[in-house]
Amino acid sequence: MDKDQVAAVLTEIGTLLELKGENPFKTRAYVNAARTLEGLNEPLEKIVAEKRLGDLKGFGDALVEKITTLVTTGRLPYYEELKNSVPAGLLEMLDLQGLGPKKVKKLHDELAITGVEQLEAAARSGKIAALEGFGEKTQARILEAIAFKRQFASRHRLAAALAAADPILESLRSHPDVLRCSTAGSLRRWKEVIGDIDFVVSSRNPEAVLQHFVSQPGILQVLAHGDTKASVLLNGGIQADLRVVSESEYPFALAYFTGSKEHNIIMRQRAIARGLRLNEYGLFRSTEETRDPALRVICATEEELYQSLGLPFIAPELREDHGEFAAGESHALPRLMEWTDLRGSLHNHSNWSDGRNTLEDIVQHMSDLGLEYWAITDHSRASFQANGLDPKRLKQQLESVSQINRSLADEGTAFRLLTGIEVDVLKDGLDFTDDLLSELDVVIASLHVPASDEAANTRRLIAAAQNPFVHMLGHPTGRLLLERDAYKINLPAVIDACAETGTWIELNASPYRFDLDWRHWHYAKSKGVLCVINCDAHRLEHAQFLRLGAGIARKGWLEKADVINTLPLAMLRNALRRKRLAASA
Ligand code: DGT
Ligand code: CA
Ligand code: CA
Ligand code: ZN
Repeated sequence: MDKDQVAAVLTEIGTLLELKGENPFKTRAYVNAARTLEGLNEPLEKIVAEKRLGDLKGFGDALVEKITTLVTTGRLPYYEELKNSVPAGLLEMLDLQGLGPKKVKKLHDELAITGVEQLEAAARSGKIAALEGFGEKTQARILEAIAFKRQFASRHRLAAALAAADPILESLRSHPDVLRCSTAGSLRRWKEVIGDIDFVVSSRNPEAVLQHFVSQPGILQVLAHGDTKASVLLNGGIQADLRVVSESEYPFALAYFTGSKEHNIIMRQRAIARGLRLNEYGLFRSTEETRDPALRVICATEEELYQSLGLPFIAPELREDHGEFAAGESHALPRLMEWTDLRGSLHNHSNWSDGRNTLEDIVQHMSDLGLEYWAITDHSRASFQANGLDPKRLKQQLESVSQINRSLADEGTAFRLLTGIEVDVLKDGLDFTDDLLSELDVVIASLHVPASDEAANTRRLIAAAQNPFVHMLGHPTGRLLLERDAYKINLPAVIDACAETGTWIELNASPYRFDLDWRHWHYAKSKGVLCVINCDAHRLEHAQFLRLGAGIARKGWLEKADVINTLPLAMLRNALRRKRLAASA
């Protein structure tokens, strides 16, 4: 480590100590030492080697020892432990303009705030203004700082990136000088979190297309505007890049800028192995880097490019170097499901718990969308903050659902609501008895209040899977993208238990969750575990999550037959009976 890196660690130690309320002299010592190191005009390594650190003003034995460890090993266990002892959310709060360690500590001590989300909620409910030394003004400034940070965050959820990209793609497509166009990059690969948006266009008039691109509505700032590419910052803080290429370059540029980098590297190696050269401009008959059109291997589409490298077309979602090349070689690539294969969602809420809409509105909207069924699975009573149902209200809801279904049948409408519950997985079992669960069409078991140790969470979820009335585990790792990590769990063990018991696993299609993550479906599928793509809808618009979730399922290599809610209603009803019949046999 050089002096600047060591200084950064010392400064952070000072901050962490201040957050912990340590003696101010101690915290100052670290910050002052960092300043001293930054101002050194000889290499820190030399001073350490000659054991002269102690000669520097204010450098006691403890500090000398820590700096020596950092410089010689590149690590410092003291710092790592200290960092682990402070909630990561507190450091994130420090990034907010106007919040220093003292204020953050006070917010933590007095209001038990451990992160930006809680801070925002407290500010909105006026709790911060009431704190001594804060007041209305500071509270308002905190909200502004949070909004500002969000706007310029460098990672964005897929749904936000799609919403920003779709209108621009439409607008590019309708421009007379645009021949072909597509999104590229992580967005086209359907990654759950996106750095920036990429577009590729072919045109004979790049200048006109680029001019059109930088004059789209909703652009905050033009970051770059050249002859063949431009970058803009969109409202909401997402950056978008456009490259304009010729028609003959288009398939190569599209493949290159779709990535991933890891996938591209293998593609280049395959080209080299065939005596060819692949780059963003083309595939060339050459053993050296070139863009010479005379050497170009003609490919009109990405399909033809893959063919030239001895491969079938590889869908963008699969281009992560996660086995797609081996599968392509042996003609074992999956026939990926399509989102239009989905016939309904089996995990959804209504205004009986924390959803917004009435059962009647839900029926109207979902049948209009052409879906065949929609399960109403409100929260169970333990989720009191979500207005969870007790057995009595659940029975009333069942009555309402059957009334609605009766009138649908009378009208000759095929659409049906299914009854159900998202039953809480508690410390010592499920929130409802088997008797009650057995009356419901669909039972999802979800862990909403995890334990801090892996064994306990794993045990609870396995027990839930072993219940004959539980059809599926809901959002099995509890993660919230860009907000909260998965809880600790032995996922392979839980997947194995689902395989043994015939329990399905949800792919929660909320863009905040995408849980189970696409990286785990390969293992789940290999064990024969089936997937259910669920909206976890709390409003009508959330039906759109089906498209998002299906993309994640594709990214997890899933085919139509791997996904339960591609089944038509009658077959779904049979599938819903399977586990119960097996248990009673
Ligand atoms: P992001 O934006 O961070 O979510 O991820 P990507 O994959 O969209 O990355 P981005 O926007 O930096 O670049 C788009 C694609 O361009 C990337 O997936 C692969 C390709 N690419 C960019 N830089 C390199 C590189 O240095 N080497 C190779 N082989 N490909 C690259
Ligand atoms: Ca990108
Ligand atoms: Ca980019
Ligand atoms: Zn839930």
